[in-house]
Amino acid sequence: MRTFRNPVLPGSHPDPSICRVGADFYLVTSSFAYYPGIPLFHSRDLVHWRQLTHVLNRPEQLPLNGLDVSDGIWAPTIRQHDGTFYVVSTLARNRRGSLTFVVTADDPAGPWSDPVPLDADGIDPSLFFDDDGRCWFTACRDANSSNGPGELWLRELDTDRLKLVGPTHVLWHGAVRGAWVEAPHLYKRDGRYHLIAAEGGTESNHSVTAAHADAVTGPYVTDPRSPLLTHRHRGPDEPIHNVGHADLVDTPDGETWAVTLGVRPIDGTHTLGREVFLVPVTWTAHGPVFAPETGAVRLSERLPSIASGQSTAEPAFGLEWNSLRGPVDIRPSPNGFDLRVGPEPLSTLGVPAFVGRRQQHVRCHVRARIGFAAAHPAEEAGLVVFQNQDHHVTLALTKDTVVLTVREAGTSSRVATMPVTENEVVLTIEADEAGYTFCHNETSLGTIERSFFSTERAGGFVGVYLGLYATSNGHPSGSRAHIRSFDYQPR
Ligand code: 6LW
Repeated sequence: MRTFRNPVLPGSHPDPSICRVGADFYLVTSSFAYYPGIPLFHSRDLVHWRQLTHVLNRPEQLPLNGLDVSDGIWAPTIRQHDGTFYVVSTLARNRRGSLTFVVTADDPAGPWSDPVPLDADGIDPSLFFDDDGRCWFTACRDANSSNGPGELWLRELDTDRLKLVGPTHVLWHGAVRGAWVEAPHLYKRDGRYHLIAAEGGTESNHSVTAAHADAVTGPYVTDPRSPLLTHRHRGPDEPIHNVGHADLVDTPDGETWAVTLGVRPIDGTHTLGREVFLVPVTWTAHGPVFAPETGAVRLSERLPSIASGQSTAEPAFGLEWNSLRGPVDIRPSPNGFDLRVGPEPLSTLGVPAFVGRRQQHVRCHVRARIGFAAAHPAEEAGLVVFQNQDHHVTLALTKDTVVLTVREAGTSSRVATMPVTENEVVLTIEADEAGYTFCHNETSLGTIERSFFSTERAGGFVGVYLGLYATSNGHPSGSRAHIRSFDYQPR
């Protein structure tokens, strides 16, 4: 049997949503307070994905300033109908939905429209186009009854005016209860409406549950097989945990596959964030059956019948780079890039002079050659392993030292310094299951244990980013850090 390796999108890519147009699959994921927002990927075989663009790549589409890294853009859904692509998503603040919106495009590579706000409570919006062309919007919110804590609701979307119209229908309160029912998606199969959702929270009790109805507005009947997919009952030797938040797609030759999020803990903690896993699905009279042969998400899975095993995807060009909450001043210069020093430290909720990419492999190596002449003792530039604004480690060149600094619980602690005389240094990070080792010109300044960067320790919804930064820590500055090279290699 020919197989592929899961996850198909490693690194922090939570809440996947997928759609197909002809032979082309498109997938979007959450992006939180990273800028640009909502990475959009393309594939022809479901296994190999290439990033096409970001859906939100203009600052006016994306007001992220002041937000915690795990707030911001949550759980987008992508659909296509009659030549128009739609993405619905929510801007979260203080871990709650604050604005749900829709954006549209004729071409998934963009340009995408400015967000059109929808009059919708809650989070995890989705769209379903029925056979008659009507479009139905679903989302989850706090329950308005004692059936709670959460409920899934539905309203029609007028796609000409991009407005929710008609009555609100409360569809379902979930199968498992106790925790919010979220991540709804609707599908129609043999005349019946199938609703899937995530329950149990996005951590170890995560799961996919289902209900069905004969009319799109309900009443919905719980699928008694729920949860249809979960790893909540699997022991610590299971390599994949926290499985849930799925979306389904049919291939041109009639298979169905699910994309779902999951994590890969080591000794109980995970650092790479919630990743995208591909799971086979079959349909029976009862509804979808996830992973019919094993009931589980697996690291090695049989290839979709449309896939050859060979990648036709070309590497994306530079789209893996993000900043925090807004664009930063980084520009090409002779032999590299210049990153303009910013006043914001990495610990604030503003836009620090930071650019980074997801860590996608537990074992990896980062090497950067950085030229920097600090004009003030408060100025620093270097590498960062970034989990969130209050949980990161920097290896920086200052006026006359290289400094290793750990940020946690509101405090920055210098754990090692090394004098330097030159203005250009090679900084490296070696990461593996045990920890992250920080070196200057091949000499170690120290190792920080891997679990420090884990979601279990730091909280929140994101995985680790590896990046470059330059700050004057509040002082006026005209300095620039010269990035001669930055190299990320899996090991
Ligand atoms: C996502 C929701 C969730 O919108 O986390 O815990 C949110 N559940 O489904 C952010 O990924």
